Amino acid sequence: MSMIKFIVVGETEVGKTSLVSRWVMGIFPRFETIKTTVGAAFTTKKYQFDKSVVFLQIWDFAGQSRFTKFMYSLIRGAKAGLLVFDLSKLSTLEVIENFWIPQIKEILALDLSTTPENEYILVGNKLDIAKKENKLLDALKEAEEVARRYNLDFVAISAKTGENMDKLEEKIVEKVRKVVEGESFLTDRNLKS
Ligand SMILES: Nc1nc2c(ncn2[C@@H]2O[C@H](COP(=O)(O)OP(=O)(O)OP(=O)(O)O)[C@@H](O)[C@H]2O)c(=O)[nH]1
Ligand SMILES: [Mg+2]
Repeated sequence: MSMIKFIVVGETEVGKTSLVSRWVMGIFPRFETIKTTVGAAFTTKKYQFDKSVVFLQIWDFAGQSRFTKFMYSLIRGAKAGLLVFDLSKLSTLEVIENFWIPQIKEILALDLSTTPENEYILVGNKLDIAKKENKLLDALKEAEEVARRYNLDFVAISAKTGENMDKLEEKIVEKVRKVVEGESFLTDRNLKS
């Protein structure tokens, strides 16, 4: 059994908590029940691979936590994660590039721009709104550029309608499997030496 720390970051209001709820519980939280996250929220999700059971510790960070320092210790040790922005509000993609990617570099010592194989996924949420407001084409173009620059997989989803959540989960499973395989490789090697 292994535990893997998985982080979900991005600007406030982009829909991180809604996405995690849709992913882990299969439901989009109702408007009245959802509140801005304070600090960070923690959920677990179990995945079973061939031989091993994996518990993902999902850390859903408050977008507003980027103004505090306490998140440093919580991000430390993360093995994979989602960088979430709002497809209908491109300033939130800039926050990914100008704030969260540099934080990952600093806190996790992981330079995404020079690491072709990494376990982070760029997620554009609120696909439903971007379509309705005719903002999708521009958003996809910008996002694909950022994804290319930082070697990220990119998925456009709607936590609200559930569109493309299956694709996102597929990618998440792929990344988690890679982390698990990497770790068992290390264990095997350690045992042998
Ligand atoms: N239309 C639409 N609204 C969404 C979607 N995802 C989230 N929302 C709405 O966006 C608002 C913010 O969602 P949250 O999940 O609280 O966002 P957050 O990123 O967790 O925000 P912080 O906790 O403040 O960082 C809520 O009113 C959600 O109902 C989506 O895919 N489509
Ligand atoms: Mg939240």
